[in-house]
Amino acid sequence: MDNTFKSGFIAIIGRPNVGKSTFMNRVIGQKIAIMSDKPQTTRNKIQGVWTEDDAQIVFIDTPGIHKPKHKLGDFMVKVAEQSLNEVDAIMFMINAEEGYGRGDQFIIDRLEKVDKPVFLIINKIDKVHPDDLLPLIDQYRGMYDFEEIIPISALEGNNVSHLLEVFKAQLPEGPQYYPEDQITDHPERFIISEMIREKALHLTREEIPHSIAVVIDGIEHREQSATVYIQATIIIERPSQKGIIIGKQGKMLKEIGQRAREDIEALLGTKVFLDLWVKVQKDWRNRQLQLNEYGYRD
Ligand code: GDP
Ligand code: K
Ligand code: MG
Repeated sequence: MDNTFKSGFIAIIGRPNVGKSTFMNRVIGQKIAIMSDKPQTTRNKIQGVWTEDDAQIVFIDTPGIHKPKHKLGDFMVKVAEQSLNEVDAIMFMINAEEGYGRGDQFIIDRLEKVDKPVFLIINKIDKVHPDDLLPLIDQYRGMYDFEEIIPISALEGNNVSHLLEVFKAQLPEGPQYYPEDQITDHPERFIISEMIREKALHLTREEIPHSIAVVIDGIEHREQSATVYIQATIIIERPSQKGIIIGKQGKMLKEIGQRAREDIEALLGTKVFLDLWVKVQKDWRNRQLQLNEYGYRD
């Protein structure tokens, strides 16, 4: 019997909203990267681990690569670029429905500098007619020397297991980096803050999303009541946003808290008491100190 173990790291890159986090969550089978229909939902590098008897793939969900508009944007692009040089293969994901956009050229220019196999993953095929796929494949084939081009639907699962088999065949022999029951290397703290941020993103609109950061002030396991007590602060940029986040008679904040608590309870498998606060921190996205404090560090 052949008992070699294969393992490796694969980075997922692509414009915002193409479905990177959705793919990762489907593969990992549990919600770890937050998802939303707003761009730039994912800010840090998130690892998800997929393990089988004879193989392990560690996926790195990178923040969207795009032209930075502010310091936080700079940080996000840097994280994504660094990831590319640390992995065994790269998944470049595009949205079948949107097709080619200038953002893709920005990414392809960056790919020219890396010496790793790049797989073009055409996602959201559930939204297009099969006849429209071939021209798209031809178009991209002319732009870059992709290892392979694979259409999938991360949402509905089409072709995802085939994709995993292709990756598996590509992996070098290697150790099992993580125990099989571990699905992410990210500290609970970070995942919890992301869950809270996700609810705030879903429930508010337009001007709010990119101005939000969430800081976990404390996590305390209370043995006696079998409850985890979490205190967290939602940071916003302007006083005018405070009213929106808190809502009429605190309704919005309560709703954010309730929804986030349900996700956190599912994650931790225990009862959770979530104590949410709101704080205005003017222009935090452009202040390096604040960025460090909120976890967006080099
Ligand atoms: P990311 O910014 O690349 O991480 O994108 P997300 O995973 O957050 O997904 C952005 C939006 O696209 C969400 O509303 C997803 O539900 C949706 N989405 C992702 N994959 C698919 C897919 O295969 N089909 C369809 N129809 N929608 C998808
Ligand atoms: K997104
Ligand atoms: Mg994402």
